[in-house]
Amino acid sequence: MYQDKKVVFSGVQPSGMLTIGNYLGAIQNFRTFSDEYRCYYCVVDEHAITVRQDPAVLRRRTYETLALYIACGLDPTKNVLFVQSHVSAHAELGWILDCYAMFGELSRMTQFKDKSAKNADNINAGLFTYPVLMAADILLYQTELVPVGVDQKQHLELARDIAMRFNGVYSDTFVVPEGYIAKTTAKIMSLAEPTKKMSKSDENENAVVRILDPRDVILRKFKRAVTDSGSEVRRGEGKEGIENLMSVYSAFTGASMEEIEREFDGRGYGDFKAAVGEACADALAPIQAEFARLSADKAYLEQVMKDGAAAAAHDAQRTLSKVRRKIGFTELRR
Ligand code: ATP
Ligand code: LTN
Repeated sequence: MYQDKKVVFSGVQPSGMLTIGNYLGAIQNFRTFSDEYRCYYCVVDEHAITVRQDPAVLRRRTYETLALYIACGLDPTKNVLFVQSHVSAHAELGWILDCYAMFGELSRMTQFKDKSAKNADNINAGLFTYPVLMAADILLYQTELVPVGVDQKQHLELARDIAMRFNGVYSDTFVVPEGYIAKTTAKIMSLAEPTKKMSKSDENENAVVRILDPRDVILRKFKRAVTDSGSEVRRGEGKEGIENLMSVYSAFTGASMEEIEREFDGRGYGDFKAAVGEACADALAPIQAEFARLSADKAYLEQVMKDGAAAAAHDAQRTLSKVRRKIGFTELRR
């Protein structure tokens, strides 16, 4: 019975073609929980509209993100895969929690500051309250564990603070969630600026490797990755570019950082970059093939969306009803 299982929740925005950062930092880890936990993996389209989106593109990417979840090994019969806007409880609890989140704490969110700087002509209220909607996503399912990249750590802390604040006022209502952040792949860096996070909405195509990039594109992007002027494959001061490539290689091959340093001792960057590209392309090939197969079957994806939304809505309603009662909202008897 899933009620006995602890809950995992995570989400990815359909705001662009997913990158190896999304894969290694988040999605790759999702699978590991499927047997032991009740897992909810959501395509968070409501989050994506904090930045202006073309409607047709958003729709297409929502399907693509769902198909990628499945292609990356998330079995829809073992995980609840769904689209956020199909479950209205997210927006409802989001509003309620807005009234338990403080202006000051939201002002300190670094992602808000970054995205405001990037979208200076559209600093909308949703961009500001976005972490509260994320807290609602998580708290609705009584989540214990949230696998994410390290960039989401501050948002997770906020979700915990909101949960504890609400529990403090109304008695225990929400489970206080914990983050699960992968060690070496918590923050895959941009290939163009290795001190910056690789981000799927980056305008510079050379900065990102996408899960669906063809083999030759992957090889080319790694070949052009910005490194330092040295030639030794090892970690160290000023070697963020190489260290990032080492993390990627490690994640795709299973080799440790020390083993990589030994393997490429005296071989130079050219050789190493080619090897990283090959390892990445090899690992992504089966995902790409499965994605192609799934994309041709829209009816199947729609059925997954429908089933996922029904299961999630059912489970979310339990928390939402409890919250409504505790707050003092009136209820209509049937
Ligand atoms: P955007 O560019 O639209 O902000 P994003 O690439 O940052 O998108 P999200 O949808 O915000 O991706 O993130 C989905 C998941 O992937 C989150 O758990 C996030 O922490 C993780 N993630 C995103 N980028 C990276 C990265 N470069 N390294 C590790 N994890 C990442
Ligand atoms: N804010 C996250 C995406 C996200 C999420 C969530 C992650 C939305 N809701 C709930 C984990 C749990 C981001 O990656 N930008």
